[in-house]
Amino acid sequence: MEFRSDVITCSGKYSNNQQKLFSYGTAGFRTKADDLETVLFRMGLLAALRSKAKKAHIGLMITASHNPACDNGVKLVDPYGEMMVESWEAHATHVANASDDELAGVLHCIVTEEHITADHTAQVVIGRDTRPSSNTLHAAAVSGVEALGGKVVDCGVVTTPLLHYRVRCANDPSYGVASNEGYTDKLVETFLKLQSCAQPATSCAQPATSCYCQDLLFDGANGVGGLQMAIMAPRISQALKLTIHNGGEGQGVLNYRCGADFVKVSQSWPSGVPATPGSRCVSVDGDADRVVYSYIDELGAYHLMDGDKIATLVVGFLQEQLSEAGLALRLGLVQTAYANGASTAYVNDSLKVPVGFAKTGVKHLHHMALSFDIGVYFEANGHGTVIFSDSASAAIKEAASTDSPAARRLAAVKDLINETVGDAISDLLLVEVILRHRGWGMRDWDAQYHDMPNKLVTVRVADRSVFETTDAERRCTQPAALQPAIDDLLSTSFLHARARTFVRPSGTEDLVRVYAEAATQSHVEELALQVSRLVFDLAGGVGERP
Ligand code: 16G
Ligand code: ZN
Repeated sequence: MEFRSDVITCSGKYSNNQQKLFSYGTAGFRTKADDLETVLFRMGLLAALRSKAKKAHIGLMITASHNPACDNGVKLVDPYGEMMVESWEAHATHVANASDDELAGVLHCIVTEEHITADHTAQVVIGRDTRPSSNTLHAAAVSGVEALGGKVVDCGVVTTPLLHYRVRCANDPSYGVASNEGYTDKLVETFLKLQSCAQPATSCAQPATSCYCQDLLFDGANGVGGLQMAIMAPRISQALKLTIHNGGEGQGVLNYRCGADFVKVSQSWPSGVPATPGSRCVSVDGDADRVVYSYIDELGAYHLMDGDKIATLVVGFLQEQLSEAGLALRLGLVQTAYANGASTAYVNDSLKVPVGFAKTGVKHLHHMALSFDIGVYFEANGHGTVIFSDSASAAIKEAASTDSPAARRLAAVKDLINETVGDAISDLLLVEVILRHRGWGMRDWDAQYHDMPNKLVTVRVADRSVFETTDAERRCTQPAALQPAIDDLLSTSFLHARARTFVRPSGTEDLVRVYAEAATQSHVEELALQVSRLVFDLAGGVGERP
């Protein structure tokens, strides 16, 4: 294949004039939007090559998720709607960082290494979020695809999970209709089917807390989730009465003091949503691939229901349905080091369902979940889904063709779930199905287990790349002196045995994260502080010592 320099720079329109180095991390490239135009053009080129290599549709999503409105980002999606394979991440980094003169050589190397031939026309499915910068970046990505003779399937402004769904359907029509409406119809119809078979919602004095209530406040983070929900809410109103807040379009600033990330990190109610005792709220992030719930009890106290609470609810429900349907399928949960220890203990000890631990980042969890017949994976931050193996899907389908209501419910749940990636909207509909099925209010759900007090803090260091971890990031191997010092700290008398802490370098920001969990809030504060100081002292802390 030929790569003429005027073609691969769009006659100089997309030149690499930057000193900045980009790295394709857990969520693709993510940084200030102003720095990304050439990167997006080049990701258009790379997506076209990936499409030729796979002879399939490839996805390209423009978003910076829960990050501030001034940021943006891009990630590529593989044919079955999964994150792009890790071996191509290095290609992405090389392509993004090459000088204009080097670029043709870098592209040639990829073509040779990946045995790409010119005979397949590239097809790239492109989506973007609501950020103001997404339009310009979209134009750059389209130009990149077209520069290599590729075709673009433009999904417009969509949630990240919808883009993943579109890629999957483009390559595997049996998964669903490959259009934005196809996705909406699939979720709406399956949700209504499931709810129409459920117990009627009863009315009681304190609906949100002590029995199932159809009223739900929706916090859209002022992003694309609000737009998608505005389309769906009227169509499901007979089963779920959603009131949309932070719906974007002039209602407030994207991700600012609202949305799933804000709610999870600050453990507080989102601004822009009326806070009345007895109300419950679901928050999604800026691109609607994360979801967390919150409620305010009758006494006015705030409660967070994070990804761990959602995971345990889903695992408990699936386990019960499998047993009712008489299906002996291997169900498992995948968590990360951030999962609250109480949630892990609940799933292991009470539900007797195996729990695996993966490194942070969806691709790691997804990969491990594939080892179960039915793999549930969730990060505490609210990103997660359920995946069914082919044999599990076939067994459920067969059982559903008999008279088993539980098997039919499982089959419908499989349709409701977005197996390609965590999907805030599909996940929240599943949560509602389960709560309604059980007749549970928020307090019933919350009572499954009690979270251990925990805290997440960050430390700035001169070079976060000196950090290395093992055991699904639960132990730090470099800097070498750090883990022994942490172990010493954990063995001191001020902590109870259940205390836990770990240190890991962020994959998306230039800092190191410290997580601490202990029996009391004061122990957590002390542990987080002591570990932050160790990190600062042993790994070249920058700025003020914690
Ligand atoms: C990205 C990941 C998310 C992870 C987060 C960790 C995907 C699609 N997203 O947002 O799963 O929790 O990074 O960020 O993989 P950190 O490395 O900065 O802590
Ligand atoms: Zn997101």
